[in-house]
Amino acid sequence: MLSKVDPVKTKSWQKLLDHFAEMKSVHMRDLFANDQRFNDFSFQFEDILIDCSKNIITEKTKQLLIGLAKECNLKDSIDKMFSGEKINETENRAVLHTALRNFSHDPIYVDDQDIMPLIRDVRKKMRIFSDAVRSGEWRGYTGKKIKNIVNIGIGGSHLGPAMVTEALKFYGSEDIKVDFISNVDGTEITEILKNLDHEETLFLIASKTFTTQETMTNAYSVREWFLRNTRDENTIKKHFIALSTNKEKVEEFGIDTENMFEFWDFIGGRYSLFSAIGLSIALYIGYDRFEEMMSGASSIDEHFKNTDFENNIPVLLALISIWYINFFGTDSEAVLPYDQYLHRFPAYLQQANMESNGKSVDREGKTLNYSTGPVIWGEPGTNGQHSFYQLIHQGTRMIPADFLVAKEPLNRINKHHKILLSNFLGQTEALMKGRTIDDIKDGTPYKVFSGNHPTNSIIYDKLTPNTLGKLIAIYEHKIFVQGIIWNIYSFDQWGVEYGKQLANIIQNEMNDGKIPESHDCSTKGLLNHLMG
Ligand code: G6Q
Repeated sequence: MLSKVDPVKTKSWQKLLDHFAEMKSVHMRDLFANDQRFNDFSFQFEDILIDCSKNIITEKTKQLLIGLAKECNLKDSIDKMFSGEKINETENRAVLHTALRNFSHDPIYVDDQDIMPLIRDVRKKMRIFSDAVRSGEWRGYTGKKIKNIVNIGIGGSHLGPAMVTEALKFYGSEDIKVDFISNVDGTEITEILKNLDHEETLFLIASKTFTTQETMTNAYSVREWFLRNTRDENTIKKHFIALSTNKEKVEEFGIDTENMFEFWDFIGGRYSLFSAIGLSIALYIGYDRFEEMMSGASSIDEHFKNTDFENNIPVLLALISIWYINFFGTDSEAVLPYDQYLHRFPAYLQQANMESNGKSVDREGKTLNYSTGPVIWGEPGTNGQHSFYQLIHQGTRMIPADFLVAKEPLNRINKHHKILLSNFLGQTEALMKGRTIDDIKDGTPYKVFSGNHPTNSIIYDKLTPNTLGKLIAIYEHKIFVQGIIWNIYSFDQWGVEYGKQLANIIQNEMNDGKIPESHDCSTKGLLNHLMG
């Protein structure tokens, strides 16, 4: 069981409150009078440099935050997660996405069963299958090679693979195109199917439960479309694959369990991209590269598990973010990749973070009196600069931001990368320093920039599968650390479950054509309008 420490009642929290009283009027410009700051607050892990010096922190802030993590038993919680304890207590499940990328020979037990052989079997099956499709050994029912992969899934069964296949497009097959159908809005399915030759298309039905309304509706509509073309149920086995934990439902849909890639309830949806849910990735970039991504994530897992908090990247990023959320009172964080390949990274992190830490009840079941997960948002730089950066620079809110960029571009064209890098550096420096009225020739107050806006600069040598795996794991563990300190359960999602129930109830009412009095007058009015 995870310990249940109320962070606000720790000694460190009180000390942080006192420290905040000293720090709230400090400007980073003054902190940078110390030339050692970059050395003191930047961390290199293999090919990734993380500079946290442009934050309103001192060595004392760091030590107090580490004290908070210790008082909240972070180390013990990390060990519990890695060893397979059922730390997702509200669902009575272990949390073992780290086991998916574990290549050691050590066993990991869940309910007295070593789960590593299960994981290895699925890895092997994914390798064989993706090799067969990519080489053309696996063909459609008319003998044509597979040219289109369509992943049908939503939430955790969509956002990870969608983000990664975009991020690693540079390494993707030129002969295979990947599409995603997630929305139940018939427009998405219509637009995607329009351009597909059913004889060359493989559909991956990605659903942990195989009961999610949107995914199953899309899957059945695609199946109908496919059978309208082939008029033969036997053709399904060459074109439909299931990625799921639910054998029964997969069979009910008509997919042979031989064509099912399994995962388990100890893998949370939003943490599942390294499981069978990542099959679209393996098909697109090849299984070896998929494993390179896993090994990147695995190296961060080892770092997270074994490094003291002083130098532990996910821990420090989590603590700095807590400093702003709980002491400065910030409520959002921006993720700003200066890397077009990472254009879906903010959307992916939005789910990972907000579904995990968007909680307001603690591990004792008590309503919280402090803030938890922030709103996560962002767009690639430099596009954001011509849009919402104005508010970050001169608005009334403090919005801590992570800036990400590659040292070496994957596509070098003229001076583009130098321009991208100079924008990255120009923005982070301006956000830190600001511009005072004395710096402005005509003395107009509208041109004043307060500065003191915190940023982390994350610079990787080059965007490779391995690097991407590291970035993913850094953020996953950052989320974990925050959940532990906030004393919440990060691995359930009752909000999502509730949404699933509500939609089903109203759908039944719409089918019956009767609107119960129990609805509020707005919902009744809208239902009448829609059904009239
Ligand atoms: C993720 C959530 C949620 C889930 C989707 C899809 O952690 O649980 O986003 O992934 O609701 O669920 P299925 O994979 O079961 O269709």
